[in-house]
Amino acid sequence: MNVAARLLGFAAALAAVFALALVVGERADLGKSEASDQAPAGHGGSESSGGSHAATKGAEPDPVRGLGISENGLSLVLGRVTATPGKRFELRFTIRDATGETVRDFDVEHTKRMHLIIARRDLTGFQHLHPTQADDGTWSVPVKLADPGNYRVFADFSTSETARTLGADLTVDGEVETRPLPAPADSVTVDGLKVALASGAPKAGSEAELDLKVTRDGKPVKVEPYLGARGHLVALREGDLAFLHVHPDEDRLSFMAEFPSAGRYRLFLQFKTDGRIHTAAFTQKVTP
Ligand SMILES: [Cu+2]
Repeated sequence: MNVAARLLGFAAALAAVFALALVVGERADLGKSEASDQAPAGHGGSESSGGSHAATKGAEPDPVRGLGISENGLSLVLGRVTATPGKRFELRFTIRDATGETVRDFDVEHTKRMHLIIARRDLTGFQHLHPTQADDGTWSVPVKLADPGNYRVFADFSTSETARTLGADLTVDGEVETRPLPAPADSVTVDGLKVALASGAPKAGSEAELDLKVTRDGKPVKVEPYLGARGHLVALREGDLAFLHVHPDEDRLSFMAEFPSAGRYRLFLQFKTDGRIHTAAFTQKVTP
């Protein structure tokens, strides 16, 4: 790859990061300062790229992530591409560079050097795992996929200070029962907690604020830090599972996200209360 192409690729990756970098409206006065452990490259410097994606509305959307098994010279290689329903197995994978060498050096992002997200093609069966790395660079993590179907495996990581998401398919054998995407809802109940989502009406290509509130019996619940942030939000686009990963960087569950196109997305919010991690899933409609 020549230098210009490399730079272009780098710029595109940065733009993607900036597009998803979140901005928080206000700082809650909890006197907490946890920001130190989460300083991913890209958060904060969004001014410089602001104009470019605003101008591309209606044209080519911002680069989306997670659609390719190989991008910008890096490839995701799964150790296996099939599995048996309900049977735990060790999922091994490597990230290879353009010469086929296994990449070993990864940046720490949100306290981990590798985030693995798995979801079935119908946007059910979401999992967020943290594999361990062997000396030769191979990542592995025990996985159990209950239901047959086609799954997307996303390796979400940063190397050389550039965030990447690569995606590969994995099939769980058996008769598939796909489920329709649930209708958009203002709130969902998970583990006895009510999670309310106020999103306004997000438009494709514009920044939208996703404001989430957690209550139990009508009372606000304190959300604990989890992986260096208040919460983690993954959004997957219906139809192709394009991947957006956003985090709040302050003390409330408010996210700025830019959805690349109109359609429906499934949002998976992960947060921690009383030492337990909860996942609340929402369907989000995005208008043209
Ligand atoms: Cu993670």
